[in-house]
Amino acid sequence: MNIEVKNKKLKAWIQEVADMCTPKDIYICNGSNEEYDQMIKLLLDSGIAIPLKKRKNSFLFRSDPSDVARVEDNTYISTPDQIEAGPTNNWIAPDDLKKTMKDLYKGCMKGRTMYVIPFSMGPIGSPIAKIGIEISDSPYVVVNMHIMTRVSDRVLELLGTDGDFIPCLHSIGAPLEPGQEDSKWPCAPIEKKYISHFPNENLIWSYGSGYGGNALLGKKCLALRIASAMARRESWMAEHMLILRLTSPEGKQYHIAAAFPSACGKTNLAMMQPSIPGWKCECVGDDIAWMKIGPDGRLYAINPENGFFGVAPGTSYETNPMAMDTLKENCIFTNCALTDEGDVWWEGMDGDPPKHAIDWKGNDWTPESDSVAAHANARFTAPAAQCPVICEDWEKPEGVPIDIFIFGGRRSSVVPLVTEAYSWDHGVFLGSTAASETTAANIGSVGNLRRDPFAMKPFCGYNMGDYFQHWFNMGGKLGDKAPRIFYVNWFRKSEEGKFLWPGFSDNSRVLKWMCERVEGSVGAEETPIGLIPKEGDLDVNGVDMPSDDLKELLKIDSEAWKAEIPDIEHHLSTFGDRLPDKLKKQLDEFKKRLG
Ligand code: OXD
Ligand code: MN
Repeated sequence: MNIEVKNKKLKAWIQEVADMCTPKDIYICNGSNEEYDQMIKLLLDSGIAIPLKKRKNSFLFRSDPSDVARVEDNTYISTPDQIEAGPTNNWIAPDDLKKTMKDLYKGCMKGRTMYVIPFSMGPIGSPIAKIGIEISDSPYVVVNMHIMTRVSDRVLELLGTDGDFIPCLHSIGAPLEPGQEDSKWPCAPIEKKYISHFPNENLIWSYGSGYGGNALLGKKCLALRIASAMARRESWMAEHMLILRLTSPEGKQYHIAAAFPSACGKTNLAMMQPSIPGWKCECVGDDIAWMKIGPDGRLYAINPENGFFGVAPGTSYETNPMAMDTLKENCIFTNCALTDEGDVWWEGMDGDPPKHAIDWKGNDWTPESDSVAAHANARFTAPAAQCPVICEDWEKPEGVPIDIFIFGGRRSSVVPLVTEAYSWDHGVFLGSTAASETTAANIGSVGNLRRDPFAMKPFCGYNMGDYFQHWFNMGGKLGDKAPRIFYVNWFRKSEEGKFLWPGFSDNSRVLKWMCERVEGSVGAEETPIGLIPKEGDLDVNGVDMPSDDLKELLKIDSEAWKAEIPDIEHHLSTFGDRLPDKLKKQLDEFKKRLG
């Protein structure tokens, strides 16, 4: 061990894990740049990291083809009673799960270094921040955690001898026997992967995967699953939301938090540059919001993360120029293609595809190849501070006051471009019945419609019926200071299968309408599903689109909505007696409005 650990709980936990996992040595991380460089050197020397000639201090990694996304089927919320985990989570009783996992953990770090990573989610020392310690046998995890969280020896200082932290145990599950050649991306087979959460103990155990949210435990595991359970107990909110600041030409600031499922454009919206003159947009966060009621009764949000772990394919100067500029240096790329010039490439990047590249599996690739060059869930890991439009207040310990909540998803039909909820309770109904076509962010089929309430289905660390009630309770506490709630769908298609809305920077037009609704400066039309812009109120000046398309985008087809009712009813019925009465009431009112 390179330094002496003073915190009693941490000292005991390190010993316990070392005894169980039997690593060859233990290294306590300090978060310094030198440490990052040393770690990268180690990864370069072993041929795991590929340096990119075209991007300063940036590296490409290729995962094992079996380990490319979050594994929701192997993710558990382990509470003493199954009902506390609820119908949206996989469940195994804590004692059984711990027994199975302890057997797997036994000797699992043989031949490897055990890294102890002290990190803070949120600015170090902020009253909203939480301290986690990840133990991992993956140097790839260490370098990614350096970017995605605040890894620092100051965290250990802050803990002192008796401070508390959230233990996050991770192993790739690939012990190395003496003389055995290591693979480039060691991991365990799918049936041995476990991403386990014990919310009653604030504890995370992950085994068998080295990828993204399965392994960088500060993100989905701590900042969403464990934090959502803590937030319910402590009356705050941990949400799968981007946070942005929109400033009007008059200089008025609006803060917007938006929940969309994985790979539905949160990063693009968070960094969007408005196409409407005079409006300015700045990014506070692209994936997670922690929100608490402030002394003035309003809801304040912080981004607990320190970086972006974004989906690379589809990111371009056209779709997200600010992300492209964020990626110029000091980044990690995973499962992107490698060009002959020594740069990364992915489908959807600007310009022509390279004539030749090495694909994410390490094979030769040309535009004629049958397969994609970059995996659909290829990712970039980038420091948030490098984003050219990062908001100057993004690290403000008390956060920014939220004016507007947006929910949404990817729906090629039925759901209009934008709807405003009639009330907070109606907004909770919209959030709890949100649905989206599935993407490659999870292992599983792509393009099926699934109900993804509040974009939290994979991330809620307790019974989602209780989560809905928590939203109602927060609304009660916020009263008339509660953010206004809207629902959007950028992805509606024409009968010919073309997207009807240009999206990206033109989404600012929809946000502008929301701000005008908050100000009370525009009206809205009542429809069975909510309030929609009156003709002429949505600023489409300069957008090159047929007026019929706009009509189609805002069309409410009552018959199509009626046809959704059985699925909505079925979805809500899965929460049994945990379904809040207020949601039943909202459903009844919705049915009445549909007639
Ligand atoms: C993510 C996800 O990585 O939601 O943010 O899958
Ligand atoms: Mn996400």
